[in-house]
Amino acid sequence: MRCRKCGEKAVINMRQHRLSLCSQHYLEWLPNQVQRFIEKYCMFNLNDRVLVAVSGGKDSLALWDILHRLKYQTEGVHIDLGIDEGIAYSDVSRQTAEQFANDNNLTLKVVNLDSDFGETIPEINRRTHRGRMKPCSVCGLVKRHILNDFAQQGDFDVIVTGHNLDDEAAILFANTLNWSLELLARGYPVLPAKPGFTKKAKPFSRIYERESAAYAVLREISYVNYECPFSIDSKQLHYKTILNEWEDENPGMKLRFYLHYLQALNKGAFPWEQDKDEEIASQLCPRCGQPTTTGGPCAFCHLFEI
Ligand code: Q46
Ligand code: ZN
Ligand code: ZN
Repeated sequence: MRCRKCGEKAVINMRQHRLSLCSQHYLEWLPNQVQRFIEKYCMFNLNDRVLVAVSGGKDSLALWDILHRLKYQTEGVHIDLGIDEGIAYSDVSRQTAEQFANDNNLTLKVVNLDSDFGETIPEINRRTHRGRMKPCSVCGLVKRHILNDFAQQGDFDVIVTGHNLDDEAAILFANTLNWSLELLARGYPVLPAKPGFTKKAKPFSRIYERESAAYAVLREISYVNYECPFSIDSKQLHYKTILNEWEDENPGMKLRFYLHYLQALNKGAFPWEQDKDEEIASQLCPRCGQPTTTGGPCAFCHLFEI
């Protein structure tokens, strides 16, 4: 297998693009792809302050590395969730994110749930759901709130996350199976800013997980290579397995599934209920000041009052 550009030994063969590349050309090709997607969807520009949500996994670290190489103004934020189910997941994730930031002279802030809010994710889950449910819905709510709050306080222009194509295709698959029209209407790789909410973007959403992993390995980025213990057996992993089997038989199928969905979105296939958004933005949480639907405490503040 030879590099299409220089004929040297290739390190990656991307069947979906019918493209094999050597290490040097792959490390140029991937940032180029990301840059094109950022521009196509007007995600942000070189004057914007970009807040990178850094988990310590390969995607967020590879994304941060690429944005830094592309000369964007980035800062990172890591949320220490306090998940320690036998493998010290959160400790290792935080240390890995900190190490990457130190090695590359980048600014990383850490929000620690335990010390800043008095409870870890498993503790909140045990208190609110008596541990009967997996903590993912609580965790998702907490992460969204903290990221937005951090971005608003710090006057960032955009929050970026490392969601890759495999993540997006699995979410799209689940939303299609359930005909969740409201979620399908919001599946854009970039969500504009609204009063009280910072713009959000996913620059990796057409990058395969395998491509992001290859980038991290070739750049010698050390990342946490195991999943959160609560993600084991999740539905999303199951959908990823199904999509991977289809992808094996039809290279490029996942990318087409996602890109054709974006085309349908752009043609207005899933109308967005703007009125609902305006209704949400008109009421503010009396505790934290973030927009909410109820006029009382927002879902995040309510969690700590139950
Ligand atoms: S939501 Fe659930 Fe993740 Fe939170 S509890 Fe772990 S698996 S980290 S993306
Ligand atoms: Zn080459
Ligand atoms: Zn609140």
